[in-house]
Amino acid sequence: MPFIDLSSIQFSSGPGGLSVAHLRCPHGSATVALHGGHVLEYTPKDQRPVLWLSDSAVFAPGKAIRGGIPVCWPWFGPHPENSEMPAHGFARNALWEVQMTHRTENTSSITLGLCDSDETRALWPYPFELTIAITLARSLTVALSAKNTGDADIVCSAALHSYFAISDISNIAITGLEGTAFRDQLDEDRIKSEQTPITFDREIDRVYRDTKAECIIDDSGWERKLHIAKSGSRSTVVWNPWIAKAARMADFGDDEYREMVCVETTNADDDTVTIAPGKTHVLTTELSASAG
Ligand code: TA6
Repeated sequence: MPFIDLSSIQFSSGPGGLSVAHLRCPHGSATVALHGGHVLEYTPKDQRPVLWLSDSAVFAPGKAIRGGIPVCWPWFGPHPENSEMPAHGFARNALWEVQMTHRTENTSSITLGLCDSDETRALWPYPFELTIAITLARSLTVALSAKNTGDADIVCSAALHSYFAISDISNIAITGLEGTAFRDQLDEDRIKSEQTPITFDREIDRVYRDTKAECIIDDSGWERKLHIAKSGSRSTVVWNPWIAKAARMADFGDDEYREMVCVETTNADDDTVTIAPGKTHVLTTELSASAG
């Protein structure tokens, strides 16, 4: 067990008694739950929080937290073969362990790890080592590394399923995906594209394909732009549940659809990744905010 320098990061008992790590640096703050390897909060200095967390979120072992950055792995969405399996894989419901903490004058970072167990093998019969490295600096970088520790290829889909805080759903437009083909999960999976920035007047649930683009959430209400850059990903999911789906989710306030939007860095659809024995795939999202 490597020596873990905990002096650079404070830990506390967070919501629901979950252990949380508090990252601080001159550029802002972040809070990370060991449960799910889950970033709960990211707030740049002198800014509003970037990430959204439901007031109805449940903080309990085995339950995904509604908001922040859920880690969806080793599958995105419903299980490819077995609808009995938990949606979005098991990583977001599991307890991760602290592998490393590090603090410099201008950064604060933590790495958490999760590896296969009887519980995971019951759901997905392959050995693996997952780490999530979260670095707070002038931006927040979240890197999910999946190592195949077995002797056969593994095939995974994944998402860093980020929920962003916005002034109101009527005030935002998302740029970066204009002209990009997307699978419309709400219209029989038809493949479509739009030439204009994404705006919202209904539920939207889209898997944008073959894109490495940085996305920007332009929020005229708070006069800020949220930047979502990525690597290790050729697909991006955009989701807002709108009224009916919001009302169906117990851990989501009926009106909370107005204050959030998901722009997710993913390996989804034909962007599913095959990891050879001994190899590692890294999925990274980098979040920042600017005035404007
Ligand atoms: O990423 C969009 C999505 O797949 C939506 O279809 C919706 O189900 C959302 O994820 C949330 O899923 P969850 O299992 O966290 O309720």
